[in-house]
Amino acid sequence: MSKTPTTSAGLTRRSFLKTTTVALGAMAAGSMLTSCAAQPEAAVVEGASYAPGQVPSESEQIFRGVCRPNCFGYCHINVHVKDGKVIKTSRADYADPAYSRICQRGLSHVQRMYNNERVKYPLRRVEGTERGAGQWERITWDEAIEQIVSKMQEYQDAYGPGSVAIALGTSLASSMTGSYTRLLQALSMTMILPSYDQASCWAMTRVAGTHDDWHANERTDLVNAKTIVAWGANITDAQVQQWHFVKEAMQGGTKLVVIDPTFTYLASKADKWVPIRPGSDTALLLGAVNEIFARDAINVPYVQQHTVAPFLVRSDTGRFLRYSEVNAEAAAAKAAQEAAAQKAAAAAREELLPQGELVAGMAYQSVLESMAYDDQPVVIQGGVPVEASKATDPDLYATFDASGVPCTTALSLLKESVASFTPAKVAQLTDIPEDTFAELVDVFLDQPVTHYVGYGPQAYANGLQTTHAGMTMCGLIGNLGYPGASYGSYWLTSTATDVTYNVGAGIGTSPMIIDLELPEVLSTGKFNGKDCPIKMLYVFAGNPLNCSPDTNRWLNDILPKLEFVVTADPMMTDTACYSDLVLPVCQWFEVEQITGMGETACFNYNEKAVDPLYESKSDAEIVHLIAQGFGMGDLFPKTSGEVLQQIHSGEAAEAIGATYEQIKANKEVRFAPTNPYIAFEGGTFPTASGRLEFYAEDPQPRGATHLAPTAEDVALEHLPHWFPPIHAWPESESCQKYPLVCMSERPRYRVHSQWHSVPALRELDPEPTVKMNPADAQGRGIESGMYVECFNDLGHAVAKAVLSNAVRPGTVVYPKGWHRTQFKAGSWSELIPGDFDKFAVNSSFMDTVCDVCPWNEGSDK
Ligand SMILES: Nc1nc2c(c(=O)[nH]1)N[C@H]1C(S)=C(S)[C@@H](COP(=O)(O)OP(=O)(O)OC[C@H]3O[C@@H](n4cnc5c(=O)[nH]c(N)nc54)[C@H](O)[C@@H]3O)O[C@H]1N2
Ligand SMILES: Nc1nc2c(c(=O)[nH]1)N[C@H]1C(S)=C(S)[C@@H](COP(=O)(O)OP(=O)(O)OC[C@H]3O[C@@H](n4cnc5c(=O)[nH]c(N)nc54)[C@H](O)[C@@H]3O)O[C@H]1N2
Ligand code: SF4
Ligand SMILES: [Mo]
Repeated sequence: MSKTPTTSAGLTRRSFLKTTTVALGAMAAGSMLTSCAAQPEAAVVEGASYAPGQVPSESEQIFRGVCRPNCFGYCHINVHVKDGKVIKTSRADYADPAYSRICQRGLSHVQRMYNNERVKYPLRRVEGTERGAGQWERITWDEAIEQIVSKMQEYQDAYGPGSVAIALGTSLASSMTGSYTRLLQALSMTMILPSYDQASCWAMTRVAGTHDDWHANERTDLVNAKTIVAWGANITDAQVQQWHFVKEAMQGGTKLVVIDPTFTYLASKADKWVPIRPGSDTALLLGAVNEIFARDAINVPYVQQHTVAPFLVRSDTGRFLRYSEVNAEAAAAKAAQEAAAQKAAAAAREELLPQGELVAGMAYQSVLESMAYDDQPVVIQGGVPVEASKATDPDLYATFDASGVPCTTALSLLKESVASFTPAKVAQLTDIPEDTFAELVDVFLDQPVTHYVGYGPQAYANGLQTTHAGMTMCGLIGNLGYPGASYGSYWLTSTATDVTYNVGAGIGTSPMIIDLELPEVLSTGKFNGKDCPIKMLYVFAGNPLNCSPDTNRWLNDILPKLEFVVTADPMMTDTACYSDLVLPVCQWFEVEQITGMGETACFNYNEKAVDPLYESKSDAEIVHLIAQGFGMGDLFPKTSGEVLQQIHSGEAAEAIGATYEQIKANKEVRFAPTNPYIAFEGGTFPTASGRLEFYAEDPQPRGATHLAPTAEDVALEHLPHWFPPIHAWPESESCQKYPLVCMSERPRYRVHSQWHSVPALRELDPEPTVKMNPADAQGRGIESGMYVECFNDLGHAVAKAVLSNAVRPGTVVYPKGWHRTQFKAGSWSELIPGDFDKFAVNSSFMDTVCDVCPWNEGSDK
């Protein structure tokens, strides 16, 4: 799996780079819809923004903070400090006022910082007590680091370097992730990657070559759309900071269509709401593709030049026919070039051998790749085979005989593959009436359309197909790459950092394992055919016991197989509760930090506003102390600032004015290449062909798992195709037993499990709730306000029932992120199966079914 270089010293929002290759190369009182509003005409006092009438109190200092949960906003925050204490947070400005926002969470930082659930000191589970029993002893930092280092050494000596694993979550920033990446590489530890939102991302990588980010047009471009089609996007709550862009576009005449099983707040503001059966978006999109063929609505020049539509595909291998296969001269040139490349690669290998096998091998590969022969796919023009880049008017439906192997174009194959998706079939699968479907296709065709895609549709086992199908649909009509025309979720990560920071203390050899594969690895002791006995896990910036699927599997299967678990977090999370050692980490305004990702496409500078509370330390310092235990302290800077200085330096950073000093001085540096950012502008895609590859020549799994795809699996995967969700589907086995599809929604008052114990927010939202349709409640004896138990074979969660016609019959909807301790019993992630699609290797949070009954305390299921 190759990844593009990224910020945060190579750690993107979700995944670590293969660093080795890079080394070479009105707080909630008002309506929710106004709660994230920009404050008008703010007065500027001492460099900070105050609302009119607000005056800073005497001796108050204001520091620049960056709010950085994984809500994609990265709002700039004024951190008001008096007598060494944060007394208030308020909105600070971005250079582009469109991004100057704050929400209830941003306004309640004080209660989050000075909160009882902060981890105050290093804590060790009292010997002899069970994990999760809550028996802790306070230890010193020296003792904590000494124990971590000696455990690491013990396991690495006995079982190899990969026996110690680091798992990350999603609340990431530069110095933290850079520090851990460097340590991981230096000690060859195993990396455990989370698997959140990756189906859409991986599909985008497959067809558009994007690698790891979510590319769509920047949301400031929504005004240019004729219609915004929101697919499973809960914008008013999950991107509250972005909702104003939708509202402003609508005020300018843009129409809003919402495709969502639930009548969301957003749906209530829409011109049209299209309720869809959960997990069936791919069927709708394949139907639309079929309809585009039927209506002869293909944008011929676009698909000829900017997609793989005219490429010939070999019927025997499923791969594109290459010019060297039909032209003797090209075949000879290719052979000569390959021989030269082999020779040069061998020489490079030889030269670097003194630096070790690993480095030499990488040099070999890199030379081979750089000297690869450009063996172009073949198209037919004027009846003869031509190299794709040389054809001006290629035949879109040609057939060709390549020495006895029949070949046909990618477009013909697509057309054939969607032919069965008639309006009647679409209606049957999606529960969308045929006339509504026809209207939707009219909307899709009336360009420019922005398909604002949330993370609902991709949270089913078939979720990768949805984005593959959506991009295909847009590609066919050229609804990509210009203002207002876009498909996808949006999130960018900067590459303008010094990625060699990762490997500054050595290049590692251990694997990256996607968390969903962890149970298999722990039970077999093997990963990807090799020994991988993981004994120790160190968790940072994440809360897998709350956020990963199948909590009971974590509790009963994963954790018991791990001998030592450390969590480094500012808060006493669910995961911390079940650890052996907990390290107190600084909250955001207690440490200097830079973020370089998200929806605003800026590097943002966070000043240290106050000293770390209690005995908290920054991640950088913790890593420094661990490294010191290994005799490598001098290779790991102690302060966050020193780490930032090194990461945010070098040519790439200088080229866009994003060095540490510049980011610090300017508080933000925008890194998107254009403003607004237009994805795939001018029909250029960062794929091998430079085109939209709706036919994927070589579809790969996102990461290695024990579910290796067969040749048949791969053959099916070239084109977007339909298969139902594993569980959340009327005909599934699970659905016969548990008839309700169980969907989560982002909580307005938390970001995942963060802000869970903030008193002001708990007043507004005191306990877990679950929404259901009155029709489903009736037969089950459930009334509004009653405690109910949602359950399936995996687990249960008890919550207060909210009966609402906004919820689709046959489904329940729960706001996620409550800590386990906040439930009467169970927790939401207990219900979520950990099975996954072998190509997407993604957590399918909505592909979950359950039943619900009234709950009587004491009658725990
Ligand atoms: N306040 C807050 N904001 C957040 C977060 C948070 O925890 N709190 N988390 C952040 C993160 S990491 C993420 S990934 C994003 C998520 O951003 P969103 O995906 O916009 O957020 P969700 O609330 O999960 O909304 C998913 C929507 O998909 C719908 N849906 C479910 N199944 C289907 C389906 O099969 N088809 C269609 N068309 N729709 C379906 C649901 O009804 C719901 O409205 O939010 C980010 N923002
Ligand atoms: N049921 C259900 N579960 C879901 C989803 C769903 O739709 N339904 N969605 C999933 C999705 S899309 C996502 S992205 C995940 C999110 O999953 P996680 O990333 O596990 O979510 P958070 O609860 O935000 O955990 C982040 C943790 O990092 C800590 N932290 C913050 N700053 C720092 C720091 O500087 N240093 C250190 N060491 N720690 C820090 C926070 O205190 C917090 O405990 O949840 C997933 N879980
Ligand atoms: S939680 Fe998100 S939207 Fe709210 S202030 Fe923080 S960054 Fe902005
Ligand atoms: Mo997410």
